[in-house]
Amino acid sequence: MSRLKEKLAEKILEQRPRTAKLLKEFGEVVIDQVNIGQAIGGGRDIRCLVTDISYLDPQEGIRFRGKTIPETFAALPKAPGSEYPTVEAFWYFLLTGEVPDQAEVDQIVGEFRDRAKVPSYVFDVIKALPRESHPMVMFSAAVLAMQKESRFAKFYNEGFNKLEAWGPMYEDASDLVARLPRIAAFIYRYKYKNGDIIDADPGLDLGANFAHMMGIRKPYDDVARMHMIIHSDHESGNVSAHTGHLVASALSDAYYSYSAALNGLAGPLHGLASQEVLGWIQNFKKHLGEQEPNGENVREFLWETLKSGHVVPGYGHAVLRKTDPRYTTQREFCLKHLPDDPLFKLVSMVYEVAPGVLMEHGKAKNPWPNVDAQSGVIQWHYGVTEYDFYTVLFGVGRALGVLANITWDRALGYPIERPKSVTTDMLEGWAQAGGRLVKQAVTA
Ligand code: CMX
Repeated sequence: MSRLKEKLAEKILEQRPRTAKLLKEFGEVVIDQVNIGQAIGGGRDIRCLVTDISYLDPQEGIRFRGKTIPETFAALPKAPGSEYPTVEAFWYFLLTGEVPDQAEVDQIVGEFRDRAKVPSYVFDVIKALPRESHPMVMFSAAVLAMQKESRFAKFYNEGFNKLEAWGPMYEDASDLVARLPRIAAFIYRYKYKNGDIIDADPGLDLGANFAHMMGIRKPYDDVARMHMIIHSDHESGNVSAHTGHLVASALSDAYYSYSAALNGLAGPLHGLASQEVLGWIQNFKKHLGEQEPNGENVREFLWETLKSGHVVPGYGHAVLRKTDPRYTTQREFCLKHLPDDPLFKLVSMVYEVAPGVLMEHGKAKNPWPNVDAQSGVIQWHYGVTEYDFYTVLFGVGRALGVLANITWDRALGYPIERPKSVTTDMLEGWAQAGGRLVKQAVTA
């Protein structure tokens, strides 16, 4: 057994009694209430999901296993010659909450190399789709097509044991994490580079290998590492993480679950926003014609977008109420590596103007930029200008969080998810009575 799997087994044994005690002795303790606005309004803010892998504070932003993004980067062992940790080190940290030493990281790098081989039929599935299919369709279909490899499904079919179910889920999760960069790079080269595929280099860590297979030179290996890590997890309520958790709760395996999660990520209000940001910028440039961008014409275009009924992509968030630290991390990378990039300057100009416009507009609860407002700038700078690919990049990173979570879901034996729905008549009745419990008391 690998050091990571051993450590994970230890952590699971430590954690199980905590969850069991909470459930058995404190299961009736009330931690939240639900109002009509939340029932109609997408369940916003209802505390009904449990994860220890990351937590999102509205003011501070994400913490992975208790650490902010800068703290995470500082704590983890770095890739050789790089300021950034390897994705492998981060995977260990996400799964166990502990910082691995170099020997432990090296073991995962080696393990991923063995797991990374993608069955050839997966590439055939991608090639069977029309080349103009959205790359997220190719990505999701490729993940789903691999389902026959699932060790969890095999384990289930051969006699299921709830206490051991995390093991095969971990195996599937690790296989997927190791293979997704290969699949994503294949889609990129197949779709946009005339099918000129670059084979993996087994001597490289996941981030460096992804850069290699994309055909992009340094520092794109660091871009890949940073991008995967910051996009990995954003607690459990966002559409992709929640979809993964929901589907896995039916004891669907990691392939079914992550393919479903990717379909949620492909929505314009979620991960597709990274593509939408670049689309918006291109439209803005077209709109400008010969004019140079300035604060005033950015402002006008923002208003035009809002008046046309569209959202400003890359701005706003369901939980955050400040600039997203994932935005700031990428902005700092740009200030260091590409301060004079014209697209970076334009996106920075939008950053100066958009929050004021959104505040004046008065709808968005959070007028500040999220991760997607900045990620495309870096990709564009290093030559990935095919912006409909950006959500695939998001999906390569998001896999780390979703797959770590569903491994833990099985470890802790979380049940099938099944919230309760009500009818509009019921809501109207409870509205009249001043609440469901009042109404129940009246009618009971
Ligand atoms: N531009 C214009 N209007 C916005 C807005 C934006 N960027 N963000 C929110 N609003 C509007 C909402 O559409 C909503 O309008 P209605 O009352 O007419 O329905 C109102 O403001 C209130 O919304 P909210 O409570 O502030 O935001 P939600 O929690 O409902 O939605 C989000 C959050 C991210 C979907 C929304 O801010 C948005 O659409 N942003 C633009 C798309 C985007 O960048 N998505 C990526 C988010 C990060 C990620 O998941 O990758």
